[in-house]
Amino acid sequence: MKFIVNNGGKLNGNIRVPGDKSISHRSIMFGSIAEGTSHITGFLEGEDSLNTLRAFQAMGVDIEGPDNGHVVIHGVGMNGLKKPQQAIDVGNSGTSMRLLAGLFAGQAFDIELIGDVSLSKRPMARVTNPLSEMGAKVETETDGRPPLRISGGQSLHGINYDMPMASAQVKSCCLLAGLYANGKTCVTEPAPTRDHTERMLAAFGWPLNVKGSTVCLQGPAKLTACDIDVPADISSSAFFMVGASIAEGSDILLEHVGINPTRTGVIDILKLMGADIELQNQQEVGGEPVADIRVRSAQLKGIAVPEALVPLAIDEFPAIFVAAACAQGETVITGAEELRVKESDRIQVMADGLQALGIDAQPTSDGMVIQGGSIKSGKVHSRDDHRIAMSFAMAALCAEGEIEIEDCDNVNTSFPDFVALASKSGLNIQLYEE
Ligand code: SPQ
Repeated sequence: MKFIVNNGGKLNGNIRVPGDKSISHRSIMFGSIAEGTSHITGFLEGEDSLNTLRAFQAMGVDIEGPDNGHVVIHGVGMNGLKKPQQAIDVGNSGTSMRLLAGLFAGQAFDIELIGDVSLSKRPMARVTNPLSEMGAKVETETDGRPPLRISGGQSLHGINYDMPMASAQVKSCCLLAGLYANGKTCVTEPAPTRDHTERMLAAFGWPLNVKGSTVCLQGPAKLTACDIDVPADISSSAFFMVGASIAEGSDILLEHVGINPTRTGVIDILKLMGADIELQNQQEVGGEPVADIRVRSAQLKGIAVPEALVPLAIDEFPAIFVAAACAQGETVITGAEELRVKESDRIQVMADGLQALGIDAQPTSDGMVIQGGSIKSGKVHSRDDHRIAMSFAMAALCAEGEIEIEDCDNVNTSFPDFVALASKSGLNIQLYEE
């Protein structure tokens, strides 16, 4: 599929974007290995979280739904999963593969994890290294790429792991294996990353100990079912935050968005650029802070993005690059080398696309230098990356002509109703079969 987005327009109205992808994955994982029945509301019915859901169904968990975001999970307990009949295919989802690797390391049966072409290129040694230290047996392709073949029946033990990179997936993988390990598993992170695993484990009755940058849990664990209200995804909201900021006359309210402080880097960065963003109706829902986010158009200015904010906005950089292209002056992003190992190389693919649209965007090893300017009409390639496709769609709001975006099928992994919701809000977007 491809998007053709006519230039101009503005974003208005009240919208609720789909459920948080990170929280949706974790709700299925913990609900499945808990004892009792968990009700999930606001679940993201995107391909990534559905792949996690199907994985547990394939291991014998009775899961009803999703029905309009409602999922009922009849948990089987820590040791109740059954060997699936074939390899577990998690499609495009790095979160599924890396978190499940930790959970599968503690099972009694052998299991294979496979993914699509993009996921098969992503690095997995970052999770197989600590898992091996814990006593797991995991085989990968030669250079640490998927598939992962995990041997069952291993006895795991807790470790103290100093993560070499800021990654919530690596941290969560170790903690999930730690649920099955004897003794204490501690993970220390070089910078704060999203803490949904920690918050949700506490909700499922297995609190962790957090001291500074180290999080520890005691194994073996036992989880008790609970109900989870999944807030709207701040990463999906980010496209609308940028779109409303760059399109004159915009005024949009994004409802019930998760504003966990480990995810709000995008708000801080856009505010530093001069964005007009207001949090309303702040409350805590099921251990996660949420708010309605009002965004009005504003003249953005280029900044040097503080490196401390990078891990807190890691998935929002494709959208932030578009904001920088529409801002006055230079924006410099450093310390973001992790962007090179996402669904695509998000530094290179965004720089290629921005250059194709007439913007001076220079990729660096760990970021980009962007001179704000006027976005021309043109054709860009999303390289099968959902966040690239949606970011370039928003760029049309401040472009001089139409933008054509190729390879947009993967938008369904995280934001199934993007085209309908974006058009309803005022984006002139059309979807075509390629
Ligand atoms: O699941 P996947 O494909 O890795 O998704 C991405 C995304 O943009 O949707 C990354 F490409 O989000 C990751 C995020 O970048 C989701 C995530 C999580 O739920 O724990 C953590 C981040 O990854 P990492 O590598 O920094 O731990």
